[in-house]
Amino acid sequence: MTARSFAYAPAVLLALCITPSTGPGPDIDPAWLSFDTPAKTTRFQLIAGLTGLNGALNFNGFRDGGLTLVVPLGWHTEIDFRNHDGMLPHSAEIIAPETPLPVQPVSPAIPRAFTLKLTEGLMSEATDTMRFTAQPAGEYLIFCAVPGHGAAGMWIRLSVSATAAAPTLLATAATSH
Ligand SMILES: [Cu+2]
Repeated sequence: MTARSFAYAPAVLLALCITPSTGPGPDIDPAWLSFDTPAKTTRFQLIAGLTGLNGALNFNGFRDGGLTLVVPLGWHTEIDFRNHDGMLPHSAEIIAPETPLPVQPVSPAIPRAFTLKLTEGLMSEATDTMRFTAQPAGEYLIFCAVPGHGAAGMWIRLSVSATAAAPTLLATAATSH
């Protein structure tokens, strides 16, 4: 089932203290996110280098946390990674927020939440799928672990929420972390 609802978005924003972005920004394609509420499963299409933003060091056209994937606590989560960048290899892993951002792969914050070839990256149009259970609740980064990429802005956010009723994608304020 593919669905999208904004009914609970204000509550999510309050609960997470996420700052909504203001002004025009990249579009969120609802096709990126699908979920099955009774089964508590969700799938997210994570696209490295979707646009030329930041020298293609972006996910789905967003950089520096400008997009947040919210997943309810305990849901089975599948992130389908694809490298759309015709030039550079990329990878992805779920990491804990830290300052400064790492410049190479670190241990994933959620077991199995990482792609193949974290350091070397996956070549253009290569794909990999990470499957994990969204726990524990908290704030995470979806981070490109190719050396230097994440620190240069190639990361978005994952929020594992104990209060959200369904997954959602939110445009959030891009910040240097
Ligand atoms: Cu990268």
